[in-house]
Amino acid sequence: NSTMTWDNYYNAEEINKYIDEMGEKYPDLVTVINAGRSYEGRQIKYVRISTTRFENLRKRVVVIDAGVHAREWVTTPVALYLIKQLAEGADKLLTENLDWIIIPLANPDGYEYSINEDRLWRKTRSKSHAGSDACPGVDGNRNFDFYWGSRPDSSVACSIIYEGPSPFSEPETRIIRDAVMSNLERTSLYISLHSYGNMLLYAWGTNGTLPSNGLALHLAGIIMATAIEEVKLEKADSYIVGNAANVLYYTSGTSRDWTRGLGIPFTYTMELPGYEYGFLVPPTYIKQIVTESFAGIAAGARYVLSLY
Ligand code: 0X9
Ligand code: ZN
Repeated sequence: NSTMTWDNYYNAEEINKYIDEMGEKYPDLVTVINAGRSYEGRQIKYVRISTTRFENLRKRVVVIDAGVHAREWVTTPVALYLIKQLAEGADKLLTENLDWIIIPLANPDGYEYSINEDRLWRKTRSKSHAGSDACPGVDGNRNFDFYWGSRPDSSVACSIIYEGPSPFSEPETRIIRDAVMSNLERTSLYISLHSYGNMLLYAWGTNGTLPSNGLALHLAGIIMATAIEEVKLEKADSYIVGNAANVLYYTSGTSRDWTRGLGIPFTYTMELPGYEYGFLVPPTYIKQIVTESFAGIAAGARYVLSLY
């Protein structure tokens, strides 16, 4: 399994096994954190990658998450491939000068439900707040504490963008929160991997205005998009870089706005390609998507590093 060939999807257990194997194979570089359990009790793991065991506090940190939305399967291999590339020393500049926190499967309950019951499931699998058993689960990317509760379309339990009964009601989003908070003051780049649409989106999703560093956010986004452009499939759309509300739609409680609100300067939602398949990207495209996404994330990290 540690010889993952990037032409297949794996279940939650296999993904955890791969993460553990990376920790065993690269003990000096990769530390696996058992961060806690999902609503249904699955272990959620993340990795820290550092040449200095997270002890050099002058280094900047990059945080990446994937699999918040259950049906967006291709996001997890992108995170796992990033771990592999960094662990194998594919880009020494990025490992020697930055610390990395990578959460490859943030919503394992939803992911398993998507595999076994309903391929297009999006939310977590927590107990329904609809007043009956109907409509379980919460949209993890509406459950963060940034203008949470400000949008009526997210306050309905049966909506696929349901924000939950309170900010961080979900154990899955609390795990992301705690991972982000663990090194907040030195974190410079946060990317939440989603699919689909070839987009790099920045704050504010709540109202369509730009943060104080809006121009820098756009520039770093263009740098990532340009790196991807050089290696993308010909048939694929180019990445669009822009404000999340203007390019896509208005939101409340997203992790991207929450992290930017906390002061992390560069935070993005990255919508990976769906080609003509949407969420249902055939496994034969995984290799292409993990490769081009690594190029983009690496370019973004290199740019952010150059600023410090
Ligand atoms: O709706 C989401 O959470 C993200 N799209 S997805 O299709 N992966 O579900 C996009 C969030 C981007 N933020 C805003 N549009 N404000
Ligand atoms: Zn998503």
